[in-house]
Amino acid sequence: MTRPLVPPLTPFIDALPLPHRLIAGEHHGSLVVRMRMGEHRFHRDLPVSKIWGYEGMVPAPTVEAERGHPVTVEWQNELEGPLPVVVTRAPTHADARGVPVQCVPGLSGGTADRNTPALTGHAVVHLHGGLTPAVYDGWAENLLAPGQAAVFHYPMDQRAALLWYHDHVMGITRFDVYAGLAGLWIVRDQPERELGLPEGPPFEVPLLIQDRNFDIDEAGRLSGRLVHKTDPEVMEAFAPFTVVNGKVWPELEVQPAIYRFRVINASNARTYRLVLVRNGDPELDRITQIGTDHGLVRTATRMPSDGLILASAERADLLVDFSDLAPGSVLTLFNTARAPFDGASFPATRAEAAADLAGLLPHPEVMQFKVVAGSAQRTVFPAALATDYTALSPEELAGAKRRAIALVELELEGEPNMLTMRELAPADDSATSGLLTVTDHGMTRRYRAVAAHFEDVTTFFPMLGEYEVWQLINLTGDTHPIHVHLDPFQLVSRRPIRYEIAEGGIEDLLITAAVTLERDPADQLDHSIDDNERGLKDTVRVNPNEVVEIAVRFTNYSGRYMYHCHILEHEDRDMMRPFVTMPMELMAFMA
Ligand SMILES: [Cu+2]
Repeated sequence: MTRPLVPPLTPFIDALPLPHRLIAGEHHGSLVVRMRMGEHRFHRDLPVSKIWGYEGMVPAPTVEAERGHPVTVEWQNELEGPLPVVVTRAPTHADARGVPVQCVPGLSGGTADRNTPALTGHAVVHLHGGLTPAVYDGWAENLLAPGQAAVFHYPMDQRAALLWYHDHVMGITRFDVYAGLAGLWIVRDQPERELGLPEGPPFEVPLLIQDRNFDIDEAGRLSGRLVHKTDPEVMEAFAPFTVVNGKVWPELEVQPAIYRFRVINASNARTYRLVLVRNGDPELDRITQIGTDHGLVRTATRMPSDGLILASAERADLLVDFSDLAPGSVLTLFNTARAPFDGASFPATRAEAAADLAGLLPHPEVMQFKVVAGSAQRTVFPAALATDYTALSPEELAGAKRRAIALVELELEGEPNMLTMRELAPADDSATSGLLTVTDHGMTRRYRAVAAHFEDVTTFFPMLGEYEVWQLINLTGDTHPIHVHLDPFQLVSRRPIRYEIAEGGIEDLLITAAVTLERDPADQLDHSIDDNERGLKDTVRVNPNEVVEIAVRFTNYSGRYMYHCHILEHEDRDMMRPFVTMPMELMAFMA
């Protein structure tokens, strides 16, 4: 079935909303943010939806902070239950017409989950990308019930970047974030300001991209009620409506000028590959990427030829040049990424025709830009941007502690496969079975799994100040955006692998698999590192048939943190593990 579906809502009608700004300096660095039930209209032609939001808003207010000026937030949980989202698993993957149920609104024959209405609003806030002491990092089990509050201190001793804050409750992050608990947090600093980049409206515009679905009433009309729908084959919710800053398929009027877009994929699971199209042709050359997850890159980069890929939680700081365009010019942003995303390419030239029901992408539209009259502004920004970091050399990492993590898929009877992680440790010679081997240039390392579940014993104790290399080995068919809390990391390598998993070879702590660092002949991916990934990252895509190595150095804060897949449906179902950062002097006293 390839015929596109008619959008059930008119695209490009609503103006792009700009999130409310909460400038910390105007409040002496002391903020109060209440989590509240709210009402929000996602589209002109939709009834209002009930949401849970920070200050009752979708998206939340954007906090703007200055490096070196700590911010204190009193997070007050005033949520009122029940969860304002209907959660369902449809009984079939596709409906009677053969259309995958996740491509359409409504429950598709599913019954509303019975446990989620009992969720009364437990919450915990994580500042994603924040260099935050452990007690304020939002540990997934340290919950605030409605009526409770906590004061978190954010040192803001970190470079300018687009961070975001969102809920992180153990087991239900996917519902709390889907209900609306997400917002942006911009850190600014003097080195960035000296580049003269747009700051604030109208030329700096945040774009918070999410996918959402809605229920339908008895007459078949969209009711506005948020729906989180999965199906027997796909455990992630991929919703058909793309929402930017809280509106479905919005439109932004732009002057003939250079705009700075602070873009984040804040979806539960969907990966986007963004292509800007005018008159049917991609115009990716209008876009320059100047920053990534943890702020400015060293030099501005062009878009990858297929478009800009952003998996859940990845950010991009973009300059888009509209300065040569006449009033009335229209540009449309499309998404060409199939779901679940597996890294497969799609030519930018075909972006307008990217609708793909089998790929759970019924409506590739994201938003539209319409050029209006204004004084043409042609500022030239410097190509040299960040000077405060350099790419790590093999020599610098030669003595680094190495860790290995396998991303694995557990087959379950009558349920979608479960995606989790296994922490690996070198196996001694006596071990003969349940081993994962990694062969690189004829040398084989043997590993055994030492941790499978979040609550298993902690095995990662990184020393503060020391570089470590973490090797992420993907033995699944999907791309996983792996997020490490606390300090940023750099990508060291992305390399193709072929692997064989023994029959029934994925058990809790027994993995029988052989990985070889060479290309599988059937593998189509190029496994390269995009230029825009050569910055300071906190979330990295690990594609199928791939090993990614990251180098991370934890700096100031000791304590218990988490790393996990940022597909929230994976994170909630155990694709998350703890690590404990330690000062070197204490290591001698660890039992
Ligand atoms: Cu995942």
